[in-house]
Amino acid sequence: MIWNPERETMSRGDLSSLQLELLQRQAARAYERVPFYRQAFRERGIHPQDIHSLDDLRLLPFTRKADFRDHYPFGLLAVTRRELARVHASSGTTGKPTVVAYTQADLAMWHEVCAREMVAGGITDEDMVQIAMGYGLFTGGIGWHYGAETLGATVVPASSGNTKRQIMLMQDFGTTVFCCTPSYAIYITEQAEEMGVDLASLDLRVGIHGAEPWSEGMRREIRERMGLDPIDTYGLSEMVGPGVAGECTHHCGMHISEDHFLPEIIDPETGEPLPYGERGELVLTALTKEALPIIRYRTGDITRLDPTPCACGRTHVRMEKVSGRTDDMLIVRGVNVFPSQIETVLLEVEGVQPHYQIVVDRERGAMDDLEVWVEVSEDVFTDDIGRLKRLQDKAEFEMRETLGIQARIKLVEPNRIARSMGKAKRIIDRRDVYGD
Ligand code: DLL
Repeated sequence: MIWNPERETMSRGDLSSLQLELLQRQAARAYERVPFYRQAFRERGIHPQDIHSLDDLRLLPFTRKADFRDHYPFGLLAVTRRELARVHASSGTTGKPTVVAYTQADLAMWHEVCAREMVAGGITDEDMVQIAMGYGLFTGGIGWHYGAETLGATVVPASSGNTKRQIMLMQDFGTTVFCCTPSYAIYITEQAEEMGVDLASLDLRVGIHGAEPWSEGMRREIRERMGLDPIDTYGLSEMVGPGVAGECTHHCGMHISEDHFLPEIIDPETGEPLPYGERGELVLTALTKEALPIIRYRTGDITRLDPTPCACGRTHVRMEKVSGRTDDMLIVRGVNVFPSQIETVLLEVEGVQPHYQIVVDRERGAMDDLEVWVEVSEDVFTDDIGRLKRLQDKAEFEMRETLGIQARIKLVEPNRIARSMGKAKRIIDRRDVYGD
């Protein structure tokens, strides 16, 4: 089923005309109402009336995360405080959070795009949807909550945490759809195992995941352990939260709701737009948001776009699974690598569990040094030392062969790595200690 066939199956030509019209209107609103954009346009010697085609998008200035921080909390708004219906925020790793705001119309759009994605993932009004993403300032819980309500499903607003209760609710309510981050999904399966509950035998059908990078290996683990179809969804607070893009049941990339979010891929070094099919940084323009008309937002996320027709009938372009964030990319002796690539390699090694952490270190003046801590199952850990050593050698060999990087693998006992109920912290960066 398609939630909004008129929009989601529009011809590419009609979609481009709509996007151009919306872009022209949005650029004019940003220019008129947000001093930051007026100044940025003027600095580039551009006026909204100079936009004649979608190609002219490249003339417009970028917006960066730092711009949100510099205008904290409400400096980028295009509406008065009175017109705001809701505020959310994403916790930055340091300093002030990124604050985002919505008018009533923005909320209606957000509900619609979340409903679209859930329907694309196979959810219907007969489903019992347990939302185990955080409610509150984080957009995940509340975003999916209204998406599921909009499409007519039954919502169980569990929020994240209280894992034993999550499992009890799944059993007692007959939950069919479970929303959580991929790392929380794995944690839940472990808890279920401890409780003697076989999740795969419950009514679970579809998993709505996202909010952090995860590999196909992780998808396989979740599918097997939970007995559901794990769907990848992508979003970010600066646009709306969840609802920007999501997979259909064909699993061939995430359809971007292009009538609301205009995507580009750029070379992260030069800022130059790249053609379809090339991998680079995703840049998004919020075409319809009233409160925050964000232009050319540098997401920092690395992906590529595929405009070829999809078997589901949706015409919106698909973005490939995000391989990582530009700021999470590790450069190990000249080789660029993302944590998700390390995850892919690790999960191919028999006996290794999907719990790992990457420790990056650097002695002053020396090169980056990578150590990967990864858990092994109880039986492997308590087995003879020779088996552990063979496993470690194998994992190190695979890292070299597949990724071309030299990494020390440290196999650790079960439960040694901290579990996450939201976004997992995969990298421990000790390089900053040396101040270079
Ligand atoms: O994580 C919104 C969201 C909630 C998306 C629930 C999907 C499901 P933020 O907290 O602002 O918003 O974080 C946004 O998370 O720029 C990506 O780096 C990362 N991210 C989100 N979805 C994915 C995904 C929400 N499917 C940031 N794969 C983004 C990889 C993702 N990374």
